Amino acid sequence: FSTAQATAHVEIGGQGATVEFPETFSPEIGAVNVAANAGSTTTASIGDFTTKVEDAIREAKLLTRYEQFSPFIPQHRKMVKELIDVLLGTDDFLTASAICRERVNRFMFMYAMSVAMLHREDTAQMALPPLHTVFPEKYFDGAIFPHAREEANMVDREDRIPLEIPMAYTATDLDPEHRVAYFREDVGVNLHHWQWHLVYPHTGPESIVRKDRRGELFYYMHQQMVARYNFERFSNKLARAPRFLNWREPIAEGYFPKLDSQVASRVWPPRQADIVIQDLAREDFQLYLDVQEMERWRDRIFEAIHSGRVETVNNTFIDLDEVNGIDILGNIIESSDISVHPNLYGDMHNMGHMFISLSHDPDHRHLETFGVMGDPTTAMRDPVFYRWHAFVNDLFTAHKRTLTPYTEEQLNFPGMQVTEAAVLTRGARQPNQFLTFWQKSDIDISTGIDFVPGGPILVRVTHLQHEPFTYAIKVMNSGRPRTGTVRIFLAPRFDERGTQLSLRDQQRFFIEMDKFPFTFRSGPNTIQRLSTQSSVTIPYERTFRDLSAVPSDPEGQAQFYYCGCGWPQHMLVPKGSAEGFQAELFVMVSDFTQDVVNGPRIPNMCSDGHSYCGIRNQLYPDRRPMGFPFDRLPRQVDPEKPTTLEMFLTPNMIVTPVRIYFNDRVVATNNRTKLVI
Ligand code: CUO
Repeated sequence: FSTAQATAHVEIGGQGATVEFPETFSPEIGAVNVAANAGSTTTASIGDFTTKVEDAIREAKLLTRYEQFSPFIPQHRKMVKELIDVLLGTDDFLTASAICRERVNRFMFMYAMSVAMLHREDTAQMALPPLHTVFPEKYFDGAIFPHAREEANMVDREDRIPLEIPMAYTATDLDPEHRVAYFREDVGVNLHHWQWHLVYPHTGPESIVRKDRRGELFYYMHQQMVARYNFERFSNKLARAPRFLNWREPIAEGYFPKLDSQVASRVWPPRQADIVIQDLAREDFQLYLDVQEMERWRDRIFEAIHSGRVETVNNTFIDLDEVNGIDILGNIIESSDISVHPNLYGDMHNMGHMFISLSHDPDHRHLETFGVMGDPTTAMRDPVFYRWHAFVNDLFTAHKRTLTPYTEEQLNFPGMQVTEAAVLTRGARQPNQFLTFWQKSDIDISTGIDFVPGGPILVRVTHLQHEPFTYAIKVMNSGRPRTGTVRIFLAPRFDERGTQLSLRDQQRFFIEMDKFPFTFRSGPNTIQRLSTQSSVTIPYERTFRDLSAVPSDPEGQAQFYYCGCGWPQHMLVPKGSAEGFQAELFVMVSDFTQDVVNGPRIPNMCSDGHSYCGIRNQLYPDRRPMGFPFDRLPRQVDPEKPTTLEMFLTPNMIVTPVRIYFNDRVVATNNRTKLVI
C-alpha cells in the first residue's frame, strides 16, 4: 500500500483484484498493514465480496466523482448512509474501502471513511487523514495551487519556500465584515467544525447517531461558536451578528470565497450582497422545497416549545423537560436521523444551509452548485453562517426560557468560597491581562496535490495567537476535603454601544474557557491551571501538523493524529483591542457530586477538547446542562431590579475584570522564532 503516489495500488488477497487509487492518499492511512488487515477476504471470495459491496452502495454510486457532496442534502445523506453502513459493518474494512473508493464520489468517500474510522473499534487507534492536507482546496486560497504545482515541479525540495497566503484575499476592509475574516477563515476553526460533524454524523447506523446528548451538544457547540464570533466582532468594533429571522428579506452580507473547488475546474460560487433566498427546484439534488415549508416547520417547532411537548411519529407526545428537552429539540432542529418526527418538524437547520448556499441558482438554470454554506467543511467562512446559527440558537433559547431559573441552592456549593481568581500571562506587565498578536504558521499540503514529485509543499497562513497564561484561583473550603468542578468563562463587559451589558444579554456571550475537577483539602486552596490544559481546545501542533512535535510513544502519536475535534488552542482568547478590551472572567466551583456522570470510565486519549466534543464511547463528562450556569434566565434576586452579574454570584463564584491587549504585528512564526513583545 504505497502512499503519496498518484498511482498507488492495493493488492487484495494476493491476486485477482487490484484496485487503483488515482489520487494521493494520506501517509497516515498508509500505515495500515495490508497483510494483516485484508486477510479476512480470500482470493476466491473477492469477486463475491465486490458484488456484495457494489449492491450495497447502489445509490451512492450515482453521485459522480466530479460533483460536490454535502451531508446537508437529504439525497446525499441517503447515499452516504449506504457507504457508512458498509464500512462500519464489514469485517474487512480495508478491502471494502478500496472497493468503495474506486466507485464513489471522492468527497463522499472521505466523509464516510472518516466516520467509519472514528467509530470502528479496529481503527480507533489509527490516524484519520487531516482534511486540510487531503483536500487543501477547501481551506486555502485557490490562487496558491498553480504556484504550489510550479514549486513542486520546478524547485528542488530543499530550495522550496513556503507559499504565503495574504490575510486579505477574500475581501478588503471596504467590507466591514472583513474585519473578522481571520476568525471565519481560520483553518483550525474550520477543521474543528468538520471534525465535530464527523464525530456526530447526521446519519448512519443508530448506534453511531444516537450518542449521549448529541442533540444538546449540537445546540451548545454551535451556540459557543456564535458567542465566540460575536466576541471577536465586539473586539473589532462591529455589532453582534444579526439573527436571520425574516427569510423574505435580502441578506445584506455577500461572500466571495476564492476557493478553487478542484471539481471540473470550477470555483466555489460566491453569494452577492442583498440576495433573497428562493424556493428550491434542484433536480440534481432531488431538492424541491419552498421557503413556506421552512416557515411551517419553524412555526411547529415554536409551537412545540411553547406547549412544552413534541409529537412523535407514533402520535404520542414527549414533554420537553429540563433534562431531555434540549436534546430532543437538538435532533429535531438540526435535524439528524433520530428526530422524533421528521415529517412534522422537517429538516430545518440543514435546509437553511441549502437555501442560502443555493440562493444564487435556486432552480439550477445556471448549472451552478452550492456555495460554501452548503458544506460543513467550508460553511464557517461565510458571514451568513453566524446569522443563520443565531436564528437556530434562538429556538433553543426559547425553550430554555420556559425553564425555571436556577435557584440559589442549585448554584451554591455550601462551604466553598472562591476568594480570588487571577490570570497571569507570560510577558504581561500586570495580572489579569491577556496578550494577543498575529502568528504565521506553515502547513504541508503536498498530500493533497496530485501528480507532484515528493517532498513538502508548505503554505504559510497568518492567524491569531495569544501568550500562554495561567489561572491562579484561591478557594476556601470550610468543610471536609471534597471535589468540585471548576468552570471558567469569559464574557465582554460592554455591548456594541459601549453600554455595560445586563446579565440577561451578557449570558449569550459567555464563552467557555476551561472546566476541570479539583479535589480541595480543608482550608485554603490554590489552583494553578495552564491555558494549554483547557478542556475546550486541542494543542497548536495538532492543528498545524507540526511534525517535529509528534510524540515518540505510540499512544502520543495516535493522539496527535487522531484527535482532531476541539477548538484550536490559538483561538482560545478573542482578539481584544490595542487599548485593552474589557472583559469579565467568571470562575465557579460547583459540587462534583451533582456534576459527575456514572457511565463507564474508559481511559481515552481524545478527551482534551471534551467541552465541545464529548469523549468517544462515553457519556458527556458533566451531568449539568451544557452551558451551566448561563443556559437559563438568571433568577430574580431583587424584585425591583433586573439581576446583574454581581447579584447573580453565590460564594462559590467570582468575577474578575480583565483586559485583552492586542498587538497588531506578526510576532511569531511556527512557534519557533518567538519574538519578545
Ligand atoms: Cu455545524 Cu450548521 O451545523 O453548521
